[in-house]
Amino acid sequence: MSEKPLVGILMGSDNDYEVMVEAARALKSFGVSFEMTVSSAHRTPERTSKYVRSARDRGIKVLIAGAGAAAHLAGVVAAETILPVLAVPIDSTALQGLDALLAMVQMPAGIPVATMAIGKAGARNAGLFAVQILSVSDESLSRRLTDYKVELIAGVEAKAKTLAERMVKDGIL
Ligand code: RP5
Repeated sequence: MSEKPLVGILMGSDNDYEVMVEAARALKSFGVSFEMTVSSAHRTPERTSKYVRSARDRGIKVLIAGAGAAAHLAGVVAAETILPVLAVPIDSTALQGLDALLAMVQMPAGIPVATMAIGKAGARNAGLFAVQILSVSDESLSRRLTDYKVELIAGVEAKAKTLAERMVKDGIL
């Protein structure tokens, strides 16, 4: 995307990409410009700090941080900025993301982080949540979100119709 990015996506490792790309896909589907890079709270604290401190001046409005294990990335990011920070716990260890979820969601009072679900659903929701935040001051994004909800409803109604037809075919109804 050539426009100035409005959303910054960070992930603790390139191994988190398969999950975090869902956030990027959600943003792309709404035409929201973003940037995405790897930065670790533990392995590259300076890189993380530098990125976050420059984000607001570069026009970033929302930050998304995905990490697994003892996932401190979102909290460290939130400590350095007044931008809203969305956290995605990644299932990259033997504890399947529960470790990251607890690390992200249990922020101390004063430094909020909006923690999503573990894994791909959480990453997609982080992207959608960022769109919702931006839509507060963007009427065209609000309209697109309304259309998106209408599409969701139509999708479920179509599935309910298919299910009813299947039950008739199977002799259940
Ligand atoms: C975290 O540790 C990363 O976010 C990743 O989910 C996990 C393991 O990282 P790698 O050892 O796979 O690079 O910092």
